[in-house]
Amino acid sequence: MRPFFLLFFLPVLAFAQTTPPTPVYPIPEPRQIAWQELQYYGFVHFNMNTFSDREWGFGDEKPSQFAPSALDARQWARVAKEAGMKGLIITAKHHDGFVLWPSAYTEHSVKNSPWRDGKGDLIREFVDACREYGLKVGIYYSPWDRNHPDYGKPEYITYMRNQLTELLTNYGELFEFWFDGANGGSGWYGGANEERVVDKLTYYDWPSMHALVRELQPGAMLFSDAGPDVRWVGNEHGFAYPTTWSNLMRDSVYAGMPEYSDKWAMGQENGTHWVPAEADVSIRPGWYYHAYEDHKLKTLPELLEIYYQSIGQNSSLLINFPVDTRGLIPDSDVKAILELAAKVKEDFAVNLATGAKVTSSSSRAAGYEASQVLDGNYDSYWAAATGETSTTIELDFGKPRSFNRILVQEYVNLGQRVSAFTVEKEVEGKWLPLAQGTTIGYTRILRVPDTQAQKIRINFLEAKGEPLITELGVYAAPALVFPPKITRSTVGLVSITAADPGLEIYYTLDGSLPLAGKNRYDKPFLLEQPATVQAIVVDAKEGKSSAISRRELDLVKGNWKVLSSDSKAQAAIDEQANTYWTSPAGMLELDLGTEVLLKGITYLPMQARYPSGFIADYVLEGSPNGSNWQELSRGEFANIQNSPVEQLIRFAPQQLRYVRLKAVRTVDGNAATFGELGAITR
Ligand code: FUL
Repeated sequence: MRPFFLLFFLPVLAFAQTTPPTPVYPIPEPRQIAWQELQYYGFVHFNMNTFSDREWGFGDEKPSQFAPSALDARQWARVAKEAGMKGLIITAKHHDGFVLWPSAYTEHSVKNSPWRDGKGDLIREFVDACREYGLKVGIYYSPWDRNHPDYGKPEYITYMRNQLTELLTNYGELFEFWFDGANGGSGWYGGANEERVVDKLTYYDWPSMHALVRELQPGAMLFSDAGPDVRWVGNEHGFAYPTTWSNLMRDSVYAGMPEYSDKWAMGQENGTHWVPAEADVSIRPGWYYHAYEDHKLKTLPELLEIYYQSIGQNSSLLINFPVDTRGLIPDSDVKAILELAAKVKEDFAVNLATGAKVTSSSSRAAGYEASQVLDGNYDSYWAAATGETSTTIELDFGKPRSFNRILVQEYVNLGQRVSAFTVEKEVEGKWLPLAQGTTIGYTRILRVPDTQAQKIRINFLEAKGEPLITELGVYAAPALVFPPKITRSTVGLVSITAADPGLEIYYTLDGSLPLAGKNRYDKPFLLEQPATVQAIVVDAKEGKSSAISRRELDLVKGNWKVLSSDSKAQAAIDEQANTYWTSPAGMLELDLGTEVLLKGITYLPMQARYPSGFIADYVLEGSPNGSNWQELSRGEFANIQNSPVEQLIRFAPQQLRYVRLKAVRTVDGNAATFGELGAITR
């Protein structure tokens, strides 16, 4: 090289930065760094509520009720492991106060239950099972205790500390300790049966409670609405937010504060402390097992959506298993979680960015090169030059690639930085928009339409410091080929929808099986006659078809009316399964608008989370004109309590215009409720 070039080159080298980037505070503690890698772990809700069939026990339950018939904590651990989870958290004590270990400080415990003749310790069995399967162990403990006579008094705080000490010392290392913020006030409280309101901010003396956990389990993450280490995401749907900061104004929040979800849960750009989000959600509507929710397991599309909206939006994901009265995760739930695991694996099977050429508009040279975003090592990352918050990183795949997912990870150990970015693709030499976003954080996954491009680039537009990007991934997730949803409006408009856009739907109305390529669905159609709709979703590209969805559609309800002065009564015939009407008179009188040859009716019990007023025994009457009534059927909806699915009442065909469904008895004695009524004419 000629001296002239050398002269030109040397100063450039000298100015290239090799010093590490300075942190942008707040930054995670070492325990938070260890925890963030877990990302996905499970919850086990199993305790007295499993046996009292409640979500929040009152505290007056008896230890004798706790009687699982086939409990096997190893099954829970095996399922979690197979589902790709890294840890499990168990409800050691829920709001009803019953404890799963033989605590020396209460009689309200497994030690007085029939399970293992009172010699069992479920925390022990749980911990042993988790260790066997290589899972980290977490414990949920409800501060609110509706059983304890001293709840609300200083003595209870001593009790709580004693119990925490047992849990924190006797079971080895814990990765997370979960303090629930819920507190409803009323309870049994040793027989007092009263409302006890505590000041949630001061009563538990949180600083000293946290200090106790720190002292006995220095590596454990402390969870509550407000952290201090990991915070509640603010809803129980499992969704974080498109803008999710791990920074939190921690001193402004406390567990159980009313405005938390709306105001604080998404974190704040200028938050003072590092308190990342954890999205908790149950695989069924309830946290605890109820046979009446057996038909309400989340579907694969729903679970997948949760995955993308939590882990894909800078949050960890905590999915709950409601363990049943046998003490096992039901087969259906096992199947559902393993299907999710398989789909996630499929979506991220191959990182198409591997081997791509990576360049950036900015660099600090040695040790922080752009190529490190593809090295699979979280601790090596690309850093833009100091203070350069607006910068670009570009991937050239070398040839056109088809993809629909982009995964970006910030190196958050030095603080979460990016607050605005766009993604572009290059098509025929022009850069075109592909996606945009605000925060990235530990992991951000962007779902983009199926795209073909040889080059993509991420433009960082705004950040709190130079961006530090540790990994980039580009994936081609196969479409989710899942049986479609068939709905019909009250006027007869039938819609068939696939979980993933861009797939084909084929259907039949004549009872024959739907076939790919024959009778394609493209938009909602009017169907006023009774028919059986059967439909499949087809991914022509992959040559895959879904299982068949089938729906029996009978009379349209456009001219129907529930005869009641209560305007809410029409909710029972609105074709919406999740709305319902409560009838104080325990009866629903229906006008079908015109006389029809009726062969039966259907009754869907209310489907809301906390059911009430399911009809157990009924009488059905009919009339052609509204004045001459006759009994059509009388009977029992057997097992409706445990299985509140659509019930059928059939009778000898009659010309009728009016029907009356009367509740002779409801399951819980409450006023009868009606989710949806339908006609059977076929
Ligand atoms: C809530 C509790 O009230 C629920 O019962 C459940 O344990 C959930 C995880 O947290 O605050």
